Amino acid sequence: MYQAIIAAPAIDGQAGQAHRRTEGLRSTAGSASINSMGTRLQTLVALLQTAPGEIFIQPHDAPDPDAIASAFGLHYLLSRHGLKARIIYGREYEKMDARRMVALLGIELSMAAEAASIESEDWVVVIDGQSGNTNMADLHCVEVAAIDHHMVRADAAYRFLDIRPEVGSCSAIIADYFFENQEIPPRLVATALLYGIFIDTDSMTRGVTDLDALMFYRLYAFAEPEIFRRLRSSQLTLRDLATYADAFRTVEIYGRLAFLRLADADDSLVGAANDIVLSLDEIDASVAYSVRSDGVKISVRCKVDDIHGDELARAIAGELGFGGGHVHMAGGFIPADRVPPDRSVDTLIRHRAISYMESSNH
Ligand SMILES: [Mn+2]
Repeated sequence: MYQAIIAAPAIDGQAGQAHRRTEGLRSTAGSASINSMGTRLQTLVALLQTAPGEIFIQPHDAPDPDAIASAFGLHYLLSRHGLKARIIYGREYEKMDARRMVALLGIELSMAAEAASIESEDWVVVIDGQSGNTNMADLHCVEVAAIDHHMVRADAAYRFLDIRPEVGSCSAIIADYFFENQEIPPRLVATALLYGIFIDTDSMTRGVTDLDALMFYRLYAFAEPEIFRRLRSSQLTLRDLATYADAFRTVEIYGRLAFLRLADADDSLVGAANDIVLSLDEIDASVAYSVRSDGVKISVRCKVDDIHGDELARAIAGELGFGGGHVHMAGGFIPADRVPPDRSVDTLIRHRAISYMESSNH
């Protein structure tokens, strides 16, 4: 989906927030499609040139390589149009390859809590996620644009929206912005985007579309193979390995489903551990979860088309929390205060997942 609209009233401060929340995209009075007037990037730039305050680029919380690369690429493109923006995010990232990426590629980003003051009239472009998601911190400013490859939220209301849920990575969408505008990606940007595509598509095997493959090919010509290789081999630390070693002993298989429990682990570690479990020959889908002080983080992976990961994630989190994502890669969260005190989390998750499988004849 690609929509770019001009909303008639100016968005500013609280009044703007109210306006944004009460009017759906398609119902915005006086909106006009301006697709034909330029590329998506040109449309976004034209909008951001009218920003009344600072511009922020916000990848999802605990950003992964795809989120970081997308923000880095967009930051560069905006700078080419004279737009200053800062990349900020909520919740710290823990995966080693994300840390290496930031260090080796010289990416500047900071935690929202540590960034200089964010004013209510400042604008934010959310990337690789959408406002209102549990993994997208509310910065209390104006969410003016979203670029994402997840399902569009029902409450989405941005002045610029480029959401393509079918694409395997957000990095491919940003790479598309480069080539669509005859922009040569600098070596480090190309390397970041190449790695973002590679990771989000699980080494070009998950949810890969023509765009992911084409962008991977085109970026490759500009990327630095040695840094790419270094990132690829920085996915784990010794500490992660110890966490995984303990966790992998908990793996249980019920029919086509595997379950993995991790001790207190960051979102990205849960997902990465689950990718490893999914590579088991015996199963078609896997559910990993981590019981943390803030709640239960759930990751779902599928390697077949007849089990829908997003539905399975929703079935597990149910009315207790939130679940969703892609068919092959999904997740969910149950806040601590919603976890039933009378049942073990292990039983709850297994019961719900297996019930889903049975009810949908798997
Ligand atoms: Mn992504």
